[in-house]
Amino acid sequence: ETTEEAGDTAADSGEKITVGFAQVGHESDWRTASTNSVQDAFSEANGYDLQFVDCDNDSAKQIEAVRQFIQNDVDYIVIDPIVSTGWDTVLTECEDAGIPVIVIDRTIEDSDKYVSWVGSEFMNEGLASGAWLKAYAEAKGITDLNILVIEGSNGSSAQIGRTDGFKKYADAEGWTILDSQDGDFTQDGGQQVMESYCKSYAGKFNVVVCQNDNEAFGAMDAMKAAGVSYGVDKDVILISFDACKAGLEYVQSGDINADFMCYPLQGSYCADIVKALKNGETVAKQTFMTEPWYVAEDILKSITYTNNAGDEVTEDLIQVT
Ligand code: GYE
Repeated sequence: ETTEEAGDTAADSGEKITVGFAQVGHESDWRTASTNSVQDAFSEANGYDLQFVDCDNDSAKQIEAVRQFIQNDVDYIVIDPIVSTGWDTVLTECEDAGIPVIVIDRTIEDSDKYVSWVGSEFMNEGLASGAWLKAYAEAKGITDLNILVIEGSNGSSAQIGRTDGFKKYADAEGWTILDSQDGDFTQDGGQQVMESYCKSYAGKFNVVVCQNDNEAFGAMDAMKAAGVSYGVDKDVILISFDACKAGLEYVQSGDINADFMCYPLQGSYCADIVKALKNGETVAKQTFMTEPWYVAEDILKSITYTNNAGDEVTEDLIQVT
């Protein structure tokens, strides 16, 4: 056992803190950033022994990973839930074993047996995308919106919030959603769904909403192959979520019209929660990330909408130059 250096490490007392992290998978750029962030926060140098499991987007595998953490008698369990339901039994097992659970990113909807959650308000991301499209179409004089949606992995709270938030606007404005299919948050998924859309709805759509950047990358390839142009003042308005680095480069080049950020670097928040719990402090049940909205043009400076908390908010749009 090496002696810990003095400083703000979690294990100032000497013993390493063991943390099990059941990660969703490796489907996207967002996910890579998330994994790196948690691994950095719970590094050995910081006094942790991190047991990391990539659950490969398989819910059964994820439940199994959590059970294995209980077997291993880890000190804390961190879960990014692939789907939002089916959790109560295994979280009860964690509770019975006396292991605190921290949930990050996606939410758990059918159990409250976790100490804290850190993540994004996905519903607001969806609402903001709708508010932006409404204002943008008005500014451009586009009256007839025919929309194709490529959803994220079905049953994930990210997919549910982004779908419902956008749909609220579509319903209120009478937009036509021609189709809405699961692209599984992957580039391949986005490409496959878009290839089939380009066949089924050739010449009939002028908006594509991808629920993450990787799907948008695949959709762009499919549209290019089908001879459909997208982006600023092209055939199709392209909307995306995440605003990862490569996504923002496409906003800068005008290929993606608007990208609604989802902040992936939740590791340090998570480590702060572990430290607080270790010190016997109470922690917030929910912590929301702050997220800017990025656009390719400067014709709109801000959007106003009623968020999921019922507050009317006006938020700046950041033009990527
Ligand atoms: O948007 C997507 C990833 O859960 C918010 O999962 C996350 C989503 C993110 O695969 O890129």
